Amino acid sequence: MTLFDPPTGEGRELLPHGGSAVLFLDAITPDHERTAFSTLRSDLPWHQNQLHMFGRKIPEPRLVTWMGDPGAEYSYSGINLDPVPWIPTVAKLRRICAELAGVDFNSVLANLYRDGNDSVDWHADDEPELGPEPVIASLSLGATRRFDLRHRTTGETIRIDLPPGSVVVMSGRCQSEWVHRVAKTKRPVGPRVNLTFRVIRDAARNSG
Ligand SMILES: O=C(O)CCC(=O)C(=O)O
Repeated sequence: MTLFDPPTGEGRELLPHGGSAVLFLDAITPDHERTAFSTLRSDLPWHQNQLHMFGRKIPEPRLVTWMGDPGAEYSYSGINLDPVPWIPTVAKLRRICAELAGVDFNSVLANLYRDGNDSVDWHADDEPELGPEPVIASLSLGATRRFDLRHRTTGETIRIDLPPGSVVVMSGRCQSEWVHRVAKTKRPVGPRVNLTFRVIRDAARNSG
C-alpha cells in the first residue's frame, strides 16, 4: 500500500436518524498522517479570529486557515474569510476525502487545537453559502479529541473519539437536525489539526 492509496475500511453510521455522519477509521496510513500533521502544523498560515457574539468580540479558542478555490468565500460567527490557495499536502487529502464522500470539495476550514483549552462550541455548519443538506468531510490529524453530536429537539447525544487518520462525512439533514462540538478537556492532550472540507456554492461566480 502506498501513502496515498484509498482507505480500505467500511464507514460506520453514527446517527440513529435525521441525517448521516459516517466515521471512517484509518482513512489514511499512519505514515501519511504523521507527515501531513507536521507539514500542516508548521506550514499553514494559522491565525486567531475574533468571534462576534452577543455584541462582543471574543478570541476564537483555536487557530484556523481557510483554503480553497478562488472565490470560495466563507463567513461564520461574524468572521469573513477569503481563501488562501491550495498547498499540495491539503490537495492530496482533499482527493482522499472527495473519494470517501463522493463530492468535489472546493474549500476547507483547517483548525489547529493547540491543547485541551482549544475547542469549538455547539454549532452546525449551516451557513447559506454551503447550501441545503451540505456534505462535509472532517479529517483528524495529531491528538485524539472527543467529538459530540446533539439532536436539536430530542437532545440525544452521540460521543465519539476521533483518532488521527479518521474521517467523518456528514450529510443529509445532519446540519439541520444536529449540532456538534469539540469540547475543552482537562486531560493532557497534544495538538490536533482538523480539516473540514466543504463545497461553497457560487465560488466560481464570486471569483469572476
Ligand atoms: O474539529 C472538529 O472535529 C470539528 C470542527 C468543526 O466542527 C468546524 O470547524 O465546523
